[in-house]
Amino acid sequence: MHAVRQWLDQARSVAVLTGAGVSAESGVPTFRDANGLWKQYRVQDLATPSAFARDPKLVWDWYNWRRSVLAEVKPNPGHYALADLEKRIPKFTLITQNVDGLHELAGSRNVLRLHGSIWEVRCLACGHQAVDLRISFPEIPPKCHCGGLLRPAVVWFGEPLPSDIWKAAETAARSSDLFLVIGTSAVVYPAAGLVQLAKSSGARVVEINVAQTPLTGDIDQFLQGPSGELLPQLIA
Ligand code: BJW
Ligand code: ZN
Repeated sequence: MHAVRQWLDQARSVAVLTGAGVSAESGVPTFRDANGLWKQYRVQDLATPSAFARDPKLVWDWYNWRRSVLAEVKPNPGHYALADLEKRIPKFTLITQNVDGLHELAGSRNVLRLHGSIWEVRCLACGHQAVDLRISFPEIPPKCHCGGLLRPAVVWFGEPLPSDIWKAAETAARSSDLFLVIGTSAVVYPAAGLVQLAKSSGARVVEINVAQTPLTGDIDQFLQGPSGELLPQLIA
């Protein structure tokens, strides 16, 4: 913890990669932990383009359930600590795999959402994309004003990440002198590849997680524990 505090004090450019673990203490289910979403539901049924093509109502019912859970939760001290940290570092980029919007709610400004937003919808027919905070729709699946089918504007398996956001994330990872990877199992690519990119570009890498991941043996410092407790301590 002491070394990491020093690195933070010296850092001019910090990039952070977060995953579902940072929102766990807010009450948001993760994907791959013991009670994670992928333990209860099959990815192939819910989070792929072909699942949506097959049964858009099933997919929307699941996303609406998740939206209703998220509507009740708040950012936790880990989210707020990252928003505070951003104010202290000359160049700071928060790269998140999360779709929940809690970093932005906590006040983080420079956020790159690699996997989209659960609070946005996109039309399959005309491409129109917009914020849509409803948790119940008059009809499911909901329709665009053009009559096309709306889908959640998130990135499903087998889909490319938004290319401008991905490029910005690569640039941030490459130019960072300190890279924090927090609350992610680091098994989903290309997001997890940012850690190696930062490392090979010369950044120190610090991981914060309650459990070890495939990255843990290969980084500069592992801080084991809940991010909602460790992050506030780190920046205190
Ligand atoms: C705590 C904590 C606390 C708990 N404090 N910690 C290379 C090899 C093999 C396959 C591939 C490959 N490259 C690409 C692929 C395919 C695939 C992939 O990665 N598959 C692997 C799983 C094998 N990737 C893709 O398909 C991606 N697209 C792509 O590659 O496109 C290529 C392409 C190019 C051109 C044309 C077409 C295609 C897209 C991936 C999209 C991922 N989508 C999801 C769903 C988003 C929408 C939604 O939410 O519904 O994103 S899946 C899910 O996983 C979600 C997450 O963002 C993502 C990562 O999960 P995360 O955040 O790491 O959560 P968990 O649950 O896994 O981990 C939580 C962690 O927190 C744990 O470590 C806990 O210990 C920890 N924790 N409490 C701190 N309190
Ligand atoms: Zn449309």
